[in-house]
Amino acid sequence: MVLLPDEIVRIAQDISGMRIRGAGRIAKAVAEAMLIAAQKYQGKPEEFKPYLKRVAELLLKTRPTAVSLPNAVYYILSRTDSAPPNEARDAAIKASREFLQLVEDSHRRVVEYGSRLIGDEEVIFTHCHSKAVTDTIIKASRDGKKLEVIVTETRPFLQGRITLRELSAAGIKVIHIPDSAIRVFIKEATMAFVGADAITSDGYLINKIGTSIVALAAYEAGVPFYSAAETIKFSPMSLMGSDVEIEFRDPSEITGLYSAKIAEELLGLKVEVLNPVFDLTPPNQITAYVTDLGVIPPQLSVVVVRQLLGISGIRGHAIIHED
Ligand code: RI2
Repeated sequence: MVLLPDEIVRIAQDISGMRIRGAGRIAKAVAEAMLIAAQKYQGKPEEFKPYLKRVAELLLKTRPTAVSLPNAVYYILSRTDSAPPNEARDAAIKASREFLQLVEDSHRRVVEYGSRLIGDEEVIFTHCHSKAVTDTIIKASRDGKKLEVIVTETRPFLQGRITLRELSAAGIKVIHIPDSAIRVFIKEATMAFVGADAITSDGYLINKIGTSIVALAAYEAGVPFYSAAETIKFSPMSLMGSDVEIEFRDPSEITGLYSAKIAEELLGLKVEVLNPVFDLTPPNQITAYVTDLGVIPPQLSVVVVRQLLGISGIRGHAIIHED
């Protein structure tokens, strides 16, 4: 059996260890890994497809929630699988490059549409770190809009600090708050804008834990709530009734935030520490998704999934873009 290149194993470890994170970045890293795996392959042509499937399986196991990950894998696998054995490697290389281009193009469009949505003066409430959101805010600010951003800490992994750093470096005023202050500060905002890890065909948003609290508070306060969601984040499997799995990470991410003494005390008490990292926001609390196809109401998610992603291929859940 042909061994998988070290680089692929490293990328997989970086994704599961959150050194590579964010749904868009994860999709890109996965397509890059498949590309490297194909380029480095030196075995027999007829053994290429099973080899690429082993690469795919390794990558699929890294994180379960961000749908852009399986969408990237199946986009490449389905195109490789339909090629004859002696053309499979070239097909994988071509499909990986196409997918990387797709990630880049859709990100650029989301940033363009999202920045148009932002008014001349806004106080934007955000949660966690989404590259689609920060790049959109930075573009709107460069376009001359007067913006202030309120960002949560986003416990336990504290991705809020990445948002804080990126926006401050771009000269945007940022206010940093604890997650427990969401309802207090949402009233100061003119819009809420978060990222997306997965969107179901019935319009539910799966995003960083705490997002549903932001949405609920925004709904109560009458603040519009948007999510930046490239179409590669929509879940074709949800159309067939599959739930998106919510990832539970190691409890040490939570206990690690305490002093050693408190952590020891907690562990001594043998309490169960649970660390779910995503939650579900219902479509009625979402004003719109900012996608690469434009700004769409959550009720149109089914159209995005059905018409643009389509369903076919390996194990019935590859995505196919009809050009
Ligand atoms: P972009 C992140 O998850 C956040 O939940 C964020 O909203 C989402 O990915 C999308 O990020 P994590 O990887 O693709 O930090 O917009 O668990 O960067």
